[in-house]
Amino acid sequence: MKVAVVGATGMVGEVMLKVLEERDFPITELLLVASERSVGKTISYRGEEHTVIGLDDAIALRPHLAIFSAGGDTSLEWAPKFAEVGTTVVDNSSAWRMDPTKKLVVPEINAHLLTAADKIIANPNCSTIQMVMVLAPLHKKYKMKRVVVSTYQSVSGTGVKAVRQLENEMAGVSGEMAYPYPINRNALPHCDIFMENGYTKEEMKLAREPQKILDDRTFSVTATAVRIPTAGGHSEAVNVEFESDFDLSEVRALLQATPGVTVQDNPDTNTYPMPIYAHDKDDVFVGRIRRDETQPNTVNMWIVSDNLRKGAATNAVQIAEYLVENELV
Ligand code: A2P
Ligand code: 11C
Repeated sequence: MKVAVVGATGMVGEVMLKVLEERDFPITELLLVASERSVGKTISYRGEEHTVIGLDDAIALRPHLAIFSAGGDTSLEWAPKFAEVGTTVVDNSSAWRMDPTKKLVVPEINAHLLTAADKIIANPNCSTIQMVMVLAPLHKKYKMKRVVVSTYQSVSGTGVKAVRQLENEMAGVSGEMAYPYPINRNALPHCDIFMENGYTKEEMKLAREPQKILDDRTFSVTATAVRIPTAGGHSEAVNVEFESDFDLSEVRALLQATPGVTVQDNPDTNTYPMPIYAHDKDDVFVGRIRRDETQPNTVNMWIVSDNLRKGAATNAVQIAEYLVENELV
């Protein structure tokens, strides 16, 4: 398989290469692609140095597969050009997610929809992926009516500039700001840009993407997305109202039996998911599972995952694996 990683020099790109290597993805030729600024730099993969190339050169080499994590504008412009030469693109940006002609895939939930005709496949937003991984089995059993989610998102979701802002503030040195305010010792109810309806774009991704992934518009999601000074790992407080009632032990058992989900839930031993525990792991962690005592058929949960792994790189690589295993590329 000739594979291009577009955005190879970025934060997600770096994790992407690590995940491809760890999972022993069948690569015969690896093309590392970034902006003109990085062309000529070298990056090591499996102990071998690879020279970064530009997008035009990568297209000329007609990779079978291109995994993009280079921002929405790059995807909008370049993914169709790759698709035109026969490359299947797995895109980590928000560019194609809500396009009705493109599939939005969390492999554990809806990879079975993929066909060889899908040339641009969208990877959902990180905070969406970890939430739907937990909601999907519960929705199947109890049917969701409404989800209320508040997120606690790490600076790594914004990118390298934000990670540096936090590090600089912690070290007491001044530097470039990724956010309009300090992030250290702070919480910003502001992830991505504000939209006309007063919500942020991140909040609207959480509202819309789950309906598309679960192929059901009968439930609704409302979100408040907050940036907090954690380095990596997103956390979410999720309140879900179902149509049918549930048994808490059955909810736990269902989640325990869900591939890719780990239940960490024992108040007696202070066991619950945390970003420092989820770091560098592929699973989505769920805990603090308890009945909402103010409303029938409603549960509260706390969901944590490494946003750069299952939230981005791992999910994209899993999509690529599904394509290869099913001879769709
Ligand atoms: P570069 O490092 O050359 O700027 P991050 O999200 O961590 O900022 O990473 C973004 C990734 O997308 C980087 O690899 C970056 O390359 C790449 N990228 C950004 N803009 C472009 C572009 N116009 N063409 C190709 N790659 C791009
Ligand atoms: C964040 N969820 O943490 C974002 C990062 O739509 O792919 C990923 C943005 C996206 O801010």
